[in-house]
Amino acid sequence: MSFLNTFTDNVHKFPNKIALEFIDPPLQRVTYAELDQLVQQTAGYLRSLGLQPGDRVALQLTKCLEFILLHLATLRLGAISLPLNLAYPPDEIEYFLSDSGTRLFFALESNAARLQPVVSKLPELQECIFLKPAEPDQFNSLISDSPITNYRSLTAQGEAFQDTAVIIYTSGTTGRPKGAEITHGNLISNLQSLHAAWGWRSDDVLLHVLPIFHVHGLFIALHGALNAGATALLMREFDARKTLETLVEKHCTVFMAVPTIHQRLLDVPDASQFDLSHVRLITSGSDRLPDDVFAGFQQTFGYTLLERYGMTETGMNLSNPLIGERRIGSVGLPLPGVDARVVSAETGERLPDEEIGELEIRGSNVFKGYWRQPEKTSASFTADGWFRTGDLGFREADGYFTLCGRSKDLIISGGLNIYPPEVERVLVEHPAVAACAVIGCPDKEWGEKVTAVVVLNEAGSVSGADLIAFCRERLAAYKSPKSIVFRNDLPRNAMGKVQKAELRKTVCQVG
Ligand code: MLC
Repeated sequence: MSFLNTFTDNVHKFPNKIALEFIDPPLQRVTYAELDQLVQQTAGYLRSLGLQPGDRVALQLTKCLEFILLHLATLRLGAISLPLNLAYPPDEIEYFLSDSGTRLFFALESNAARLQPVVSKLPELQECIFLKPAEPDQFNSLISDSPITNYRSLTAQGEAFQDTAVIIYTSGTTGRPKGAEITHGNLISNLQSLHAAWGWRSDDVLLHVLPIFHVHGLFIALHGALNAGATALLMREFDARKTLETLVEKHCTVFMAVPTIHQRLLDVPDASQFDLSHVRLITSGSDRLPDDVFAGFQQTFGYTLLERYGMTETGMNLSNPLIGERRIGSVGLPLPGVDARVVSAETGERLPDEEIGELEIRGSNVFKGYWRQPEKTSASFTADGWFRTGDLGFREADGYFTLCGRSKDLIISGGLNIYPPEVERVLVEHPAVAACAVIGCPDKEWGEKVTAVVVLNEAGSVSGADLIAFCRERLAAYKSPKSIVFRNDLPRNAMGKVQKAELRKTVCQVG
Protein backbone atom coordinates (compact mmCIF):
# COMPACT_ATOMS: atom_id res chain seq x y z
CA MET A 1 0.00 0.00 0.00
CA SER A 2 1.34 3.45 -0.81
CA PHE A 3 -0.05 6.86 0.01
CA LEU A 4 -1.21 7.10 -3.61
CA ASN A 5 -3.18 3.85 -3.26
CA THR A 6 -4.93 5.21 -0.18
CA PHE A 7 -5.70 8.42 -2.01
CA THR A 8 -7.17 6.42 -4.92
CA ASP A 9 -9.28 4.38 -2.50
CA ASN A 10 -10.60 7.61 -1.07
CA VAL A 11 -11.45 8.84 -4.58
CA HIS A 12 -13.63 5.75 -4.96
CA LYS A 13 -15.12 5.98 -1.48
CA PHE A 14 -15.79 9.73 -1.37
CA PRO A 15 -15.90 11.01 -4.98
CA ASN A 16 -18.13 13.97 -4.17
CA LYS A 17 -16.54 15.03 -0.92
CA ILE A 18 -14.49 18.24 -0.92
CA ALA A 19 -10.83 17.22 -0.80
CA LEU A 20 -9.26 20.69 -0.97
CA GLU A 21 -10.69 24.14 -0.55
CA PHE A 22 -8.62 27.32 -0.81
CA ILE A 23 -10.30 29.78 1.49
CA ASP A 24 -8.68 32.93 0.17
CA PRO A 25 -8.48 34.27 -3.39
CA PRO A 26 -8.44 32.76 -5.89
CA LEU A 27 -11.12 30.68 -4.17
CA GLN A 28 -10.89 27.10 -5.39
CA ARG A 29 -12.58 23.93 -4.30
CA VAL A 30 -12.16 20.40 -5.65
CA THR A 31 -13.82 17.13 -4.75
CA TYR A 32 -11.85 13.90 -4.48
CA ALA A 33 -13.04 12.87 -7.98
CA GLU A 34 -12.12 16.25 -9.46
CA LEU A 35 -8.73 16.22 -7.77
CA ASP A 36 -8.03 12.77 -9.15
CA GLN A 37 -9.02 13.85 -12.65
CA LEU A 38 -6.81 16.96 -12.44
CA VAL A 39 -3.86 14.93 -11.16
CA GLN A 40 -4.28 12.53 -14.08
CA GLN A 41 -4.35 15.42 -16.54
CA THR A 42 -1.28 16.93 -14.90
CA ALA A 43 0.49 13.57 -15.14
CA GLY A 44 -0.38 13.49 -18.84
CA TYR A 45 1.07 16.97 -19.22
CA LEU A 46 4.29 16.04 -17.40
CA ARG A 47 4.63 12.93 -19.51
CA SER A 48 4.15 15.02 -22.66
CA LEU A 49 7.20 17.01 -21.49
CA GLY A 50 9.15 13.73 -21.47
CA LEU A 51 9.23 13.14 -17.71
CA GLN A 52 10.54 9.69 -16.81
CA PRO A 53 10.46 7.76 -13.51
CA GLY A 54 13.23 8.97 -11.23
CA ASP A 55 13.46 12.41 -12.88
CA ARG A 56 13.40 15.39 -10.51
CA VAL A 57 10.63 18.01 -10.72
CA ALA A 58 11.37 21.12 -8.67
CA LEU A 59 8.54 23.34 -7.45
CA GLN A 60 9.08 26.87 -6.19
CA LEU A 61 5.53 28.11 -6.07
CA THR A 62 3.16 29.76 -3.66
CA LYS A 63 0.70 27.61 -1.77
CA CYS A 64 -1.62 26.86 -4.67
CA LEU A 65 -3.58 24.09 -6.37
CA GLU A 66 -0.99 23.91 -9.17
CA PHE A 67 1.71 23.01 -6.63
CA ILE A 68 -0.40 20.17 -5.23
CA LEU A 69 -1.33 18.84 -8.69
CA LEU A 70 2.29 18.89 -9.89
CA HIS A 71 3.49 17.25 -6.69
CA LEU A 72 0.92 14.45 -6.76
CA ALA A 73 1.28 13.89 -10.53
CA THR A 74 5.06 13.66 -10.14
CA LEU A 75 4.64 10.98 -7.48
CA ARG A 76 2.10 9.19 -9.68
CA LEU A 77 4.62 8.95 -12.50
CA GLY A 78 7.32 7.52 -10.24
CA ALA A 79 9.32 10.73 -10.64
CA ILE A 80 10.72 12.72 -7.70
CA SER A 81 9.09 15.86 -6.35
CA LEU A 82 11.43 18.56 -5.04
CA PRO A 83 9.57 21.29 -3.15
CA LEU A 84 11.53 24.49 -2.59
CA ASN A 85 10.93 27.26 -0.08
CA LEU A 86 9.69 30.40 -1.81
CA ALA A 87 12.15 32.42 0.26
CA TYR A 88 15.19 30.90 -1.48
CA PRO A 89 16.92 33.51 -3.65
CA PRO A 90 18.33 32.61 -7.11
CA ASP A 91 21.79 31.73 -5.71
CA GLU A 92 20.31 29.02 -3.53
CA ILE A 93 17.96 27.82 -6.27
CA GLU A 94 20.88 27.38 -8.65
CA TYR A 95 22.56 25.09 -6.11
CA PHE A 96 19.41 23.01 -5.45
CA LEU A 97 18.62 22.54 -9.14
CA SER A 98 22.17 21.67 -10.15
CA ASP A 99 22.86 19.40 -7.17
CA SER A 100 19.63 17.47 -7.76
CA GLY A 101 19.99 17.45 -11.56
CA THR A 102 16.43 18.72 -11.84
CA ARG A 103 14.75 18.08 -15.18
CA LEU A 104 11.64 20.24 -14.90
CA PHE A 105 11.35 23.40 -12.81
CA PHE A 106 8.05 25.12 -12.08
CA ALA A 107 8.43 28.63 -10.67
CA LEU A 108 6.46 31.83 -10.34
CA GLU A 109 6.06 34.08 -13.34
CA SER A 110 6.76 36.98 -10.98
CA ASN A 111 10.24 35.52 -10.30
CA ALA A 112 11.06 34.87 -13.98
CA ALA A 113 13.42 37.81 -14.43
CA ARG A 114 15.47 36.90 -11.33
CA LEU A 115 15.59 33.19 -12.12
CA GLN A 116 16.23 33.33 -15.87
CA PRO A 117 20.02 33.94 -15.60
CA VAL A 118 20.32 31.01 -13.19
CA VAL A 119 18.27 28.46 -15.09
CA SER A 120 20.05 29.16 -18.35
CA LYS A 121 23.27 27.85 -16.73
CA LEU A 122 21.92 24.40 -15.89
CA PRO A 123 22.60 21.74 -18.53
CA GLU A 124 20.38 19.04 -16.98
CA LEU A 125 17.38 21.32 -16.71
CA GLN A 126 15.18 20.54 -19.68
CA GLU A 127 12.48 23.08 -19.11
CA CYS A 128 11.54 25.88 -16.77
CA ILE A 129 7.83 26.69 -16.72
CA PHE A 130 6.66 29.94 -15.15
CA LEU A 131 3.18 29.87 -13.63
CA LYS A 132 0.70 32.47 -12.46
CA PRO A 133 -1.21 30.84 -9.61
CA ALA A 134 -3.39 33.93 -9.27
CA GLU A 135 -4.77 33.07 -12.73
CA PRO A 136 -5.77 29.39 -12.56
CA ASP A 137 -6.87 29.36 -16.23
CA GLN A 138 -3.22 29.48 -17.30
CA PHE A 139 -2.48 26.08 -15.78
CA ASN A 140 -5.83 24.64 -16.85
CA SER A 141 -5.02 25.43 -20.44
CA LEU A 142 -1.57 23.81 -20.09
CA ILE A 143 -2.98 20.52 -18.82
CA SER A 144 -6.29 20.38 -20.66
CA ASP A 145 -4.75 19.49 -24.03
CA SER A 146 -2.74 16.60 -22.64
CA PRO A 147 -3.96 13.02 -22.85
CA ILE A 148 -5.02 11.47 -19.56
CA THR A 149 -2.33 9.14 -18.29
CA ASN A 150 -2.80 5.82 -16.59
CA TYR A 151 -0.48 5.86 -13.66
CA ARG A 152 2.25 3.41 -13.03
CA SER A 153 0.78 1.41 -10.18
CA LEU A 154 2.71 1.39 -6.96
CA THR A 155 2.61 -1.53 -4.60
CA ALA A 156 4.07 -2.17 -1.21
CA GLN A 157 6.08 -5.12 -2.46
CA GLY A 158 7.51 -3.66 -5.63
CA GLU A 159 10.69 -1.65 -5.83
CA ALA A 160 8.49 1.46 -5.91
CA PHE A 161 8.16 1.21 -2.15
CA GLN A 162 11.91 1.81 -1.89
CA ASP A 163 11.91 4.48 -4.61
CA THR A 164 12.51 8.07 -3.71
CA ALA A 165 9.27 10.03 -3.82
CA VAL A 166 10.44 13.43 -2.59
CA ILE A 167 13.74 15.20 -2.02
CA ILE A 168 13.77 17.93 0.60
CA TYR A 169 16.93 19.93 1.15
CA THR A 170 18.14 20.33 4.71
CA SER A 171 21.14 22.32 5.74
CA GLY A 172 23.99 20.78 7.64
CA THR A 173 26.78 21.69 9.98
CA THR A 174 29.27 21.28 7.16
CA GLY A 175 29.09 22.20 3.51
CA ARG A 176 26.03 23.03 1.45
CA PRO A 177 22.51 21.76 2.14
CA LYS A 178 21.88 18.06 1.50
CA GLY A 179 18.88 16.55 -0.28
CA ALA A 180 17.08 14.11 2.01
CA GLU A 181 15.59 11.29 -0.09
CA ILE A 182 12.19 10.31 1.26
CA THR A 183 10.71 7.14 -0.19
CA HIS A 184 7.12 6.11 -0.90
CA GLY A 185 7.59 3.61 1.93
CA ASN A 186 8.62 6.35 4.35
CA LEU A 187 5.55 8.39 3.44
CA ILE A 188 2.98 5.66 3.90
CA SER A 189 4.49 4.19 7.05
CA ASN A 190 4.52 7.58 8.75
CA LEU A 191 0.98 8.33 7.56
CA GLN A 192 -0.26 5.03 8.96
CA SER A 193 1.43 5.69 12.32
CA LEU A 194 -0.10 9.15 12.57
CA HIS A 195 -3.50 7.97 11.35
CA ALA A 196 -3.61 5.53 14.25
CA ALA A 197 -1.99 7.80 16.86
CA TRP A 198 -4.05 10.90 16.14
CA GLY A 199 -7.27 9.15 15.23
CA TRP A 200 -7.61 10.75 11.78
CA ARG A 201 -11.19 10.37 10.50
CA SER A 202 -12.76 10.77 7.09
CA ASP A 203 -15.13 13.40 8.52
CA ASP A 204 -12.24 15.52 9.78
CA VAL A 205 -11.89 19.07 8.50
CA LEU A 206 -8.28 20.24 8.66
CA LEU A 207 -7.44 23.93 8.70
CA HIS A 208 -4.14 24.07 6.84
CA VAL A 209 -2.11 27.26 7.39
CA LEU A 210 1.46 26.00 6.95
CA PRO A 211 3.65 26.31 3.88
CA ILE A 212 3.57 23.17 1.70
CA PHE A 213 7.26 23.03 0.83
CA HIS A 214 8.26 21.36 4.13
CA VAL A 215 7.54 18.05 5.82
CA HIS A 216 5.08 19.53 8.31
CA GLY A 217 2.71 21.21 5.86
CA LEU A 218 3.15 18.72 3.01
CA PHE A 219 3.38 15.24 4.51
CA ILE A 220 1.87 15.58 7.94
CA ALA A 221 -0.97 17.98 7.24
CA LEU A 222 -1.82 17.77 3.51
CA HIS A 223 -1.00 14.10 2.86
CA GLY A 224 -2.49 13.31 6.27
CA ALA A 225 -5.87 14.73 5.24
CA LEU A 226 -5.87 13.11 1.79
CA ASN A 227 -4.81 9.79 3.30
CA ALA A 228 -7.75 9.97 5.72
CA GLY A 229 -10.32 10.95 3.08
CA ALA A 230 -10.81 14.18 5.03
CA THR A 231 -11.27 17.76 3.83
CA ALA A 232 -8.39 20.27 3.90
CA LEU A 233 -9.19 23.98 4.02
CA LEU A 234 -6.08 25.79 2.83
CA MET A 235 -5.09 29.31 3.83
CA ARG A 236 -2.57 30.61 1.31
CA GLU A 237 -0.79 32.84 3.81
CA PHE A 238 -1.05 32.55 7.53
CA ASP A 239 -3.22 35.16 9.21
CA ALA A 240 -3.81 34.78 12.94
CA ARG A 241 -7.28 36.31 13.28
CA LYS A 242 -8.56 34.61 10.14
CA THR A 243 -7.27 31.31 11.50
CA LEU A 244 -9.34 31.65 14.67
CA GLU A 245 -12.39 32.81 12.71
CA THR A 246 -12.11 29.91 10.27
CA LEU A 247 -11.61 27.30 12.98
CA VAL A 248 -14.93 28.43 14.45
CA GLU A 249 -16.97 29.26 11.34
CA LYS A 250 -15.98 26.22 9.28
CA HIS A 251 -16.22 23.79 12.23
CA CYS A 252 -12.68 22.59 11.73
CA THR A 253 -11.68 19.53 13.72
CA VAL A 254 -7.91 19.41 13.15
CA PHE A 255 -5.27 22.14 13.23
CA MET A 256 -1.48 21.81 13.06
CA ALA A 257 1.09 24.55 13.58
CA VAL A 258 4.47 25.62 14.88
CA PRO A 259 4.97 27.44 18.21
CA THR A 260 5.40 30.86 16.53
CA ILE A 261 1.94 30.46 15.01
CA HIS A 262 0.40 29.34 18.31
CA GLN A 263 1.97 32.37 19.99
CA ARG A 264 0.45 34.64 17.33
CA LEU A 265 -2.99 33.11 17.96
CA LEU A 266 -2.60 33.91 21.64
CA ASP A 267 -1.65 37.50 20.72
CA VAL A 268 -4.91 38.09 18.81
CA PRO A 269 -6.94 40.64 20.81
CA ASP A 270 -9.92 38.89 22.43
CA ALA A 271 -8.52 35.50 21.46
CA SER A 272 -10.46 33.87 24.30
CA GLN A 273 -13.75 34.88 22.63
CA PHE A 274 -13.16 32.18 20.04
CA ASP A 275 -14.69 28.88 21.14
CA LEU A 276 -12.43 26.08 19.92
CA SER A 277 -14.15 23.31 21.89
CA HIS A 278 -15.15 21.46 18.67
CA VAL A 279 -11.53 21.23 17.43
CA ARG A 280 -10.58 17.70 18.43
CA LEU A 281 -6.85 17.88 17.62
CA ILE A 282 -4.41 20.78 17.76
CA THR A 283 -0.77 19.85 17.38
CA SER A 284 2.47 21.73 17.77
CA GLY A 285 5.79 20.79 16.22
CA SER A 286 8.89 21.73 14.22
CA ASP A 287 10.30 23.54 17.25
CA ARG A 288 10.22 23.21 21.02
CA LEU A 289 6.91 24.36 22.44
CA PRO A 290 7.62 26.98 25.13
CA ASP A 291 5.91 26.22 28.44
CA ASP A 292 4.15 29.59 28.43
CA VAL A 293 2.56 28.90 25.03
CA PHE A 294 1.41 25.47 26.26
CA ALA A 295 -0.05 27.07 29.40
CA GLY A 296 -1.39 30.10 27.50
CA PHE A 297 -3.34 27.80 25.18
CA GLN A 298 -4.91 26.04 28.15
CA GLN A 299 -5.87 29.32 29.77
CA THR A 300 -7.09 31.10 26.65
CA PHE A 301 -8.76 28.30 24.71
CA GLY A 302 -9.12 25.57 27.32
CA TYR A 303 -7.15 23.29 25.02
CA THR A 304 -4.06 21.22 25.86
CA LEU A 305 -1.77 21.33 22.84
CA LEU A 306 -0.44 18.00 21.61
CA GLU A 307 3.30 18.38 21.07
CA ARG A 308 5.07 16.00 18.74
CA TYR A 309 8.61 15.66 17.40
CA GLY A 310 9.87 15.01 13.90
CA MET A 311 12.52 15.87 11.34
CA THR A 312 12.77 16.11 7.59
CA GLU A 313 14.86 12.92 7.50
CA THR A 314 12.45 10.88 9.60
CA GLY A 315 8.99 12.38 9.39
CA MET A 316 7.30 12.12 12.76
CA ASN A 317 9.00 10.15 15.53
CA LEU A 318 7.39 10.89 18.86
CA SER A 319 4.07 12.30 19.95
CA ASN A 320 2.12 13.04 23.04
CA PRO A 321 -0.99 10.86 23.12
CA LEU A 322 -4.39 11.78 21.72
CA ILE A 323 -5.96 10.22 24.78
CA GLY A 324 -3.90 10.31 27.96
CA GLU A 325 -1.46 12.76 29.43
CA ARG A 326 -0.08 15.49 27.16
CA ARG A 327 2.94 16.30 29.26
CA ILE A 328 4.23 19.85 29.36
CA GLY A 329 7.80 20.10 28.03
CA SER A 330 7.75 16.54 26.67
CA VAL A 331 7.53 15.38 23.05
CA GLY A 332 5.76 12.21 24.16
CA LEU A 333 6.13 8.57 23.24
CA PRO A 334 7.45 6.78 20.13
CA LEU A 335 4.81 6.53 17.39
CA PRO A 336 3.68 3.05 16.30
CA GLY A 337 6.48 1.45 14.27
CA VAL A 338 9.13 3.92 15.47
CA ASP A 339 11.95 2.96 17.87
CA ALA A 340 13.71 5.67 19.86
CA ARG A 341 16.70 5.40 22.19
CA VAL A 342 19.07 7.72 24.04
CA VAL A 343 22.77 6.99 23.75
CA SER A 344 25.97 8.41 25.13
CA ALA A 345 27.49 10.92 22.70
CA GLU A 346 30.95 9.60 23.63
CA THR A 347 30.54 5.82 23.64
CA GLY A 348 27.33 5.35 21.62
CA GLU A 349 26.00 3.07 24.38
CA ARG A 350 22.38 3.14 25.40
CA LEU A 351 21.83 5.25 28.52
CA PRO A 352 19.55 4.48 31.45
CA ASP A 353 16.28 6.41 31.81
CA GLU A 354 16.55 10.04 32.97
CA GLU A 355 20.11 10.41 31.64
CA ILE A 356 20.70 12.96 28.90
CA GLY A 357 22.27 11.78 25.67
CA GLU A 358 21.77 11.83 21.93
CA LEU A 359 18.43 10.69 20.58
CA GLU A 360 18.51 8.03 17.86
CA ILE A 361 15.62 6.77 15.74
CA ARG A 362 14.92 3.58 13.81
CA GLY A 363 11.90 2.58 11.74
CA SER A 364 10.40 2.50 8.27
CA ASN A 365 9.80 6.25 8.61
CA VAL A 366 13.56 6.92 8.39
CA PHE A 367 14.74 8.27 5.04
CA LYS A 368 16.91 6.45 2.50
CA GLY A 369 19.88 8.81 2.59
CA TYR A 370 21.23 12.11 1.31
CA TRP A 371 21.10 12.53 -2.45
CA ARG A 372 24.46 11.58 -3.98
CA GLN A 373 26.19 11.91 -0.58
CA PRO A 374 27.04 8.36 0.53
CA GLU A 375 29.59 9.54 3.07
CA LYS A 376 27.29 12.01 4.74
CA THR A 377 24.55 9.37 4.70
CA SER A 378 26.67 6.75 6.44
CA ALA A 379 27.94 9.30 8.95
CA SER A 380 24.35 10.03 9.96
CA PHE A 381 23.61 6.38 10.83
CA THR A 382 25.13 4.13 13.49
CA ALA A 383 26.67 0.81 12.43
CA ASP A 384 23.47 -0.94 13.53
CA GLY A 385 21.21 1.31 11.48
CA TRP A 386 19.93 3.96 13.90
CA PHE A 387 19.61 7.52 12.63
CA ARG A 388 21.50 10.07 14.69
CA THR A 389 19.13 12.98 15.17
CA GLY A 390 21.66 15.38 16.68
CA ASP A 391 19.05 16.23 19.34
CA LEU A 392 19.81 15.75 23.00
CA GLY A 393 17.22 14.41 25.40
CA PHE A 394 16.22 11.79 27.93
CA ARG A 395 13.60 9.13 28.42
CA GLU A 396 11.47 8.91 31.52
CA ALA A 397 10.65 5.56 33.10
CA ASP A 398 7.10 5.67 31.70
CA GLY A 399 8.39 6.07 28.13
CA TYR A 400 7.93 9.83 27.60
CA PHE A 401 10.86 11.63 25.97
CA THR A 402 12.02 15.16 26.64
CA LEU A 403 14.39 17.13 24.41
CA CYS A 404 16.90 19.44 26.00
CA GLY A 405 19.27 20.79 23.40
CA ARG A 406 21.20 19.88 20.32
CA SER A 407 24.56 18.34 19.71
CA LYS A 408 24.56 20.05 16.31
CA ASP A 409 25.05 23.77 15.83
CA LEU A 410 21.49 24.58 14.74
CA ILE A 411 19.06 27.48 15.11
CA ILE A 412 15.29 26.98 14.85
CA SER A 413 13.38 30.14 13.99
CA GLY A 414 9.62 30.10 13.48
CA GLY A 415 9.78 26.34 12.86
CA LEU A 416 12.52 26.57 10.23
CA ASN A 417 16.01 25.13 10.65
CA ILE A 418 19.00 27.39 10.05
CA TYR A 419 22.55 26.08 10.20
CA PRO A 420 24.93 28.86 11.30
CA PRO A 421 27.79 27.77 9.00
CA GLU A 422 25.61 28.53 5.99
CA VAL A 423 25.11 32.10 7.16
CA GLU A 424 28.75 32.47 8.28
CA ARG A 425 29.92 31.34 4.82
CA VAL A 426 27.99 34.24 3.28
CA LEU A 427 29.06 36.85 5.84
CA VAL A 428 32.77 36.20 5.39
CA GLU A 429 32.38 36.82 1.67
CA HIS A 430 31.85 40.49 2.54
CA PRO A 431 35.17 42.34 2.05
CA ALA A 432 34.89 44.22 5.35
CA VAL A 433 34.35 41.07 7.46
CA ALA A 434 37.37 39.42 9.07
CA ALA A 435 35.53 36.81 11.15
CA CYS A 436 32.04 36.05 12.35
CA ALA A 437 29.96 33.67 14.40
CA VAL A 438 26.22 33.16 14.01
CA ILE A 439 24.15 32.18 17.03
CA GLY A 440 20.48 31.91 17.97
CA CYS A 441 19.30 34.23 20.74
CA PRO A 442 16.08 33.36 22.61
CA ASP A 443 13.14 35.29 21.19
CA LYS A 444 9.50 35.33 22.24
CA GLU A 445 8.12 35.44 18.69
CA TRP A 446 10.55 33.29 16.71
CA GLY A 447 11.82 30.92 19.40
CA GLU A 448 15.34 31.87 18.38
CA LYS A 449 16.53 34.93 16.48
CA VAL A 450 19.45 34.65 14.07
CA THR A 451 22.18 36.92 15.42
CA ALA A 452 25.59 37.47 13.84
CA VAL A 453 28.62 38.53 15.83
CA VAL A 454 31.03 40.18 13.42
CA VAL A 455 34.68 41.25 13.60
CA LEU A 456 35.64 43.73 10.89
CA ASN A 457 38.96 43.95 9.03
CA GLU A 458 41.24 46.70 10.26
CA ALA A 459 40.29 48.97 7.40
CA GLY A 460 36.81 47.51 7.04
CA SER A 461 33.68 49.57 7.46
CA VAL A 462 30.10 48.45 6.99
CA SER A 463 26.88 49.00 8.90
CA GLY A 464 24.80 46.22 10.41
CA ALA A 465 21.93 47.10 8.07
CA ASP A 466 24.19 46.78 5.03
CA LEU A 467 25.47 43.41 6.21
CA ILE A 468 21.91 42.18 6.68
CA ALA A 469 21.05 43.40 3.17
CA PHE A 470 24.17 41.61 1.85
CA CYS A 471 22.96 38.34 3.40
CA ARG A 472 19.40 38.76 2.15
CA GLU A 473 20.62 38.97 -1.43
CA ARG A 474 22.30 35.60 -1.06
CA LEU A 475 20.17 33.74 1.48
CA ALA A 476 16.49 33.28 2.22
CA ALA A 477 15.20 36.12 4.42
CA TYR A 478 14.44 33.76 7.31
CA LYS A 479 18.09 32.59 7.37
CA SER A 480 19.53 36.10 7.25
CA PRO A 481 20.55 37.66 10.58
CA LYS A 482 17.90 39.77 12.25
CA SER A 483 20.62 41.56 14.21
CA ILE A 484 24.37 42.16 13.91
CA VAL A 485 26.64 42.73 16.87
CA PHE A 486 30.15 44.09 16.23
CA ARG A 487 33.04 42.90 18.40
CA ASN A 488 36.80 43.37 18.33
CA ASP A 489 37.39 39.63 18.54
CA LEU A 490 35.60 36.34 19.14
CA PRO A 491 36.15 34.10 22.17
CA ARG A 492 38.06 31.02 21.02
CA ASN A 493 39.30 27.86 22.70
CA ALA A 494 42.88 26.56 22.52
CA MET A 495 42.10 24.93 19.16
CA GLY A 496 40.94 28.27 17.74
CA LYS A 497 37.27 27.20 17.69
CA VAL A 498 34.77 29.95 18.47
CA GLN A 499 33.13 29.46 21.87
CA LYS A 500 29.51 29.94 20.90
CA ALA A 501 28.17 29.14 24.36
CA GLU A 502 30.27 32.00 25.68
CA LEU A 503 28.97 34.33 22.98
CA ARG A 504 25.36 33.38 23.68
CA LYS A 505 25.86 34.37 27.32
CA THR A 506 27.23 37.80 26.55
CA VAL A 507 25.58 38.74 23.25
CA CYS A 508 22.03 37.44 23.74
CA GLN A 509 21.55 39.25 27.04
CA VAL A 510 22.51 42.53 25.47
CA GLY A 511 19.96 41.79 22.74
C1 MLC B 1 9.31 34.64 7.96
N1 MLC B 1 10.38 35.37 8.34
C2 MLC B 1 11.10 34.64 9.21
C3 MLC B 1 10.45 33.41 9.32
N2 MLC B 1 9.33 33.44 8.54
N3 MLC B 1 12.24 34.93 9.89
C4 MLC B 1 12.73 33.98 10.70
N4 MLC B 1 12.15 32.77 10.85
C5 MLC B 1 11.02 32.45 10.17
N5 MLC B 1 10.46 31.24 10.30
C6 MLC B 1 10.77 36.70 7.96
C7 MLC B 1 10.06 37.18 6.75
O1 MLC B 1 10.86 36.93 5.63
C8 MLC B 1 9.87 38.65 7.03
O2 MLC B 1 11.01 39.36 6.69
C9 MLC B 1 9.77 38.76 8.52
O3 MLC B 1 10.37 37.55 9.02
C10 MLC B 1 8.39 38.84 9.04
O4 MLC B 1 7.57 38.07 8.26
P1 MLC B 1 6.10 37.75 8.67
O5 MLC B 1 5.18 38.19 7.58
O6 MLC B 1 5.77 38.19 10.03
O7 MLC B 1 6.20 36.19 8.72
P2 MLC B 1 5.18 35.23 8.17
O8 MLC B 1 5.21 35.24 6.70
O9 MLC B 1 3.90 35.50 8.87
O10 MLC B 1 5.78 33.84 8.64
C11 MLC B 1 5.83 33.47 9.95
C12 MLC B 1 5.38 32.03 10.03
C13 MLC B 1 6.24 31.22 9.02
C14 MLC B 1 5.59 31.56 11.44
C15 MLC B 1 3.90 31.92 9.66
O11 MLC B 1 7.61 31.37 9.35
C16 MLC B 1 5.87 29.80 8.97
O12 MLC B 1 4.91 29.42 8.30
N6 MLC B 1 6.62 28.93 9.66
C17 MLC B 1 6.39 27.50 9.63
C18 MLC B 1 7.57 26.82 9.04
C19 MLC B 1 7.32 25.34 8.84
O13 MLC B 1 6.35 24.91 8.27
N7 MLC B 1 8.24 24.53 9.35
C20 MLC B 1 8.16 23.10 9.25
C21 MLC B 1 9.50 22.52 8.79
S1 MLC B 1 9.38 20.75 8.74
P3 MLC B 1 10.92 40.79 6.03
O14 MLC B 1 12.04 41.51 6.69
O15 MLC B 1 11.13 40.52 4.58
O16 MLC B 1 9.59 41.37 6.34
C22 MLC B 1 10.07 20.25 10.21
C23 MLC B 1 9.84 18.87 10.62
C24 MLC B 1 8.81 18.86 11.69
O17 MLC B 1 10.61 21.03 10.91
O18 MLC B 1 9.01 18.24 12.73
O19 MLC B 1 7.76 19.48 11.49
